[in-house]
Amino acid sequence: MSGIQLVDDTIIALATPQGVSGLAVIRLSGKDSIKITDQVFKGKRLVDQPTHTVHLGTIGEPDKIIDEVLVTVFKEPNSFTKENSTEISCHGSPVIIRQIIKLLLKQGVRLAEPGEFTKRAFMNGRFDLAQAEAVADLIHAENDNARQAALNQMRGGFSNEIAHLREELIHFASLVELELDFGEEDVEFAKRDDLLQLVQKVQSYLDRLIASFDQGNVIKNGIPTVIAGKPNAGKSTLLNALLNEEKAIVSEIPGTTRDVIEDEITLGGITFRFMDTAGLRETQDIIEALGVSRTHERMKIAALILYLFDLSDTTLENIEGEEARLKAIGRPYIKVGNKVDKASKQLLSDIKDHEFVLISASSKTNLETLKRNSI
Ligand SMILES: Nc1nc2c(ncn2[C@@H]2O[C@H](COP(=O)(O)OP(=O)(O)OP(=O)(O)O)[C@@H](O)[C@H]2O)c(=O)[nH]1
Ligand SMILES: [Mg+2]
Repeated sequence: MSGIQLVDDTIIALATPQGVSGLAVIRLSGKDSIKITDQVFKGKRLVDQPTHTVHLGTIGEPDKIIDEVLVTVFKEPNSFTKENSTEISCHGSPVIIRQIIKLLLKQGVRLAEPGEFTKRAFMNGRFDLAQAEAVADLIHAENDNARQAALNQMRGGFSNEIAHLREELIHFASLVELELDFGEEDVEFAKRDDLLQLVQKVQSYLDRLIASFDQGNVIKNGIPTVIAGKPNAGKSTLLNALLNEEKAIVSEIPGTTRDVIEDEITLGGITFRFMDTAGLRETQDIIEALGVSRTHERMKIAALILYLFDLSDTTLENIEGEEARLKAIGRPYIKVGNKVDKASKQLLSDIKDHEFVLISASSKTNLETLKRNSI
């Protein structure tokens, strides 16, 4: 696909965040982008300038200057989109930005769709889909690990692995085909041991790729950590306490939470995605039942389950019954004994050797221990 121009209109978008700032960058891309910028730019003739050069001038209409700007010229194929492109650095005032964009729209450019610059880069063979996706990830990376992973992917780490895998598979297929062609003549083109080795190599590649996908997902979206337990155990209270924000509704009525409520927290540089869920119980309420089935789904794919027991309202026997069901799900879990402030001495001594992290979500007691255990 490389080098093919699929569209020839010129698009424009603000490349820097909205709002007031020192500088803002407005970006244009398309066959005519440099020519069109020339129509509103007073300074050197941009079409005559070499690629990757910056020019000072003013922008506006003949009778009205909008701003003094720097324009960077990129000539195809040496730009992000592989098309002709300009970047206008103006002062970061929303009024100036709007006026410049409006002026260029009048010259026939059109507003870019979200992600359209990256889409063009992809369409013009600048990089493959995995790398295009990585550009978006890079921009939205919220921690350093995510930034590094996206940067590696953008530079083609992932794509190179796929290409390598493909080569190995083609090699494998051609050996097998040859053998089939000469099957009756009992000719052996590849030693059985070599074939076996090749298959094993491909398999280990695939395993590594799958693992790195999981890892990449974790870095990108946070480690999926599900807060589960019976209604009223204090799950929503715990989520709010971890987030330091009243995100989920808390009430003494069992069955308050119906949907999954989630948010991210970074602990020691690692991003966790905490999910508060509907309390687990049999229920006739159709909506609540849907919520409970969502809880089950999330528990099954959780990297970690923080399972809350309401210590003010349970017995060792009940706890053991619940833990058996929890164990059957087969995901790693931490047993969290909540409402330790209201637990009976008897129960606390009964569960002494049961590896509980004892907390009080409402008074934020012992949350540090819980965080340490989650990492
Ligand atoms: N004494 C005490 N009460 C708590 C504690 N944590 C939560 N609560 C109370 O327990 C009740 C239930 O809390 P929620 O956080 O809504 O419980 P939940 O597990 O989200 O309940 P559902 O959404 O119905 O499944 C509320 O009245 C909370 O104030 C605690 O550590 N100690
Ligand atoms: Mg709740």
